Amino acid sequence: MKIERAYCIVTCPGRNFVTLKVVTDQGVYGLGDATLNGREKSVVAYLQDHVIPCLIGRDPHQIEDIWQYLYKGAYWRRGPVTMSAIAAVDTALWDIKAKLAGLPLYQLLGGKSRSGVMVYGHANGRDVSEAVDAVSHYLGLGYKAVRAQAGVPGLDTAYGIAKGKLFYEPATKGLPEEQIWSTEKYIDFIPRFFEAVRAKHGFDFHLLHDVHHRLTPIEAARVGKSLEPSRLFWMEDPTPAENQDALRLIRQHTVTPIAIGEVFNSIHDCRELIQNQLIDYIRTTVVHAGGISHLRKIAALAELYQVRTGSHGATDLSPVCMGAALHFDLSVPNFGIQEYMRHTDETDAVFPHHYSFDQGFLYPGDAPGHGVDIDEKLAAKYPYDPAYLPIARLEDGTLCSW
Ligand code: CS2
Ligand code: MG
Repeated sequence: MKIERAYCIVTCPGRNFVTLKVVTDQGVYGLGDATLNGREKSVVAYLQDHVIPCLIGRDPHQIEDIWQYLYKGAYWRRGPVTMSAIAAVDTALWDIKAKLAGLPLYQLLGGKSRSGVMVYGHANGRDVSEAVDAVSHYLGLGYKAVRAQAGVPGLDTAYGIAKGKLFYEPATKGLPEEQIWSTEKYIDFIPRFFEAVRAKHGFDFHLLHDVHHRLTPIEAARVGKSLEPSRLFWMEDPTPAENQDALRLIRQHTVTPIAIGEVFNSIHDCRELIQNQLIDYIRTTVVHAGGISHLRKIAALAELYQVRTGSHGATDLSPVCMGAALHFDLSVPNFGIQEYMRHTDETDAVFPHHYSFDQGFLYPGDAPGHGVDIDEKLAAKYPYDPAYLPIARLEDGTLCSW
């Protein structure tokens, strides 16, 4: 069997997605998500100009060899564009292998380790009362875990506020929106917010929060300590983690669990965090961390240090990524939780899928492969529409992490 052709499908059913389709000479095809929010066309170019020509004629069964070829053969290793491209190929080849075996992908990854995949939803509001009400909505849908984000008094914007919609999409059309951030206002406010959530809804569900890379280590230590009475399931991205050692300072001051890794694209970005147990959950995901093959290696390292998975699952990761991730989540021994930021109805129509939600859990289904397809005719009706993630500045104009 040979790879006969491969091509990118770019579509924008409310937001841009890039899907790689790999077709064998026997007609079986596989899909991989290649979406990199705000840099979609970079991955398309990398795939079209530097990857796909090297795939034609190869044996699609040789997933690991092709992964090594694309990683080591590039010479210029790692990075979000390269690793998203490799991830798309890897995911498509696992999809093909499982289809050829007539099995759902999780059966090729070691079978089920649990009956379903616990997911968390995104409750958010422009103020405390709106956000506290939003938590009610998600608990009413049966979620066992809810991420809560609220607008910060004195600031026009804060991370994660969906302006009343269920689907939070931070990217905006045109050039990057500039938002103002104040750590002081946030640090003073956030404990009150979580006290209000727990006071209204109690402690019988998992409560998560995304700090979104915005604090220094000592500020993050203060926030983690201040949130201890609210017993969070995790505090996510408390500080930028290029310097993995920065997490030591946070660890010294608080027992609030820490989750990091959605922006990581290889095991090397998180090796020290895991080996030194500076985190509790690793957020790397199928589409940005080299696909199923590499994500399994990250999870295997994490297992040695009792670090659990908590894969990224925002709206800018397509249903193809979600479908593949659920097969990984169902099987991986040290599973923690899966983010599930729902897609729009248009997106779900472009990407017919077998996964389903029930009472706080997602189930990948038992269709051969990862169980997600793409309606290419419908996808063609939604042309690419450039959009960028915002950038953030402090009140004095200093550029900071968004
Ligand atoms: C966020 C994302 O879901 C999350 O945890 O960090 O919304 C993130 O901002 C986007 O995926 C960026 O494209
Ligand atoms: Mg996040």
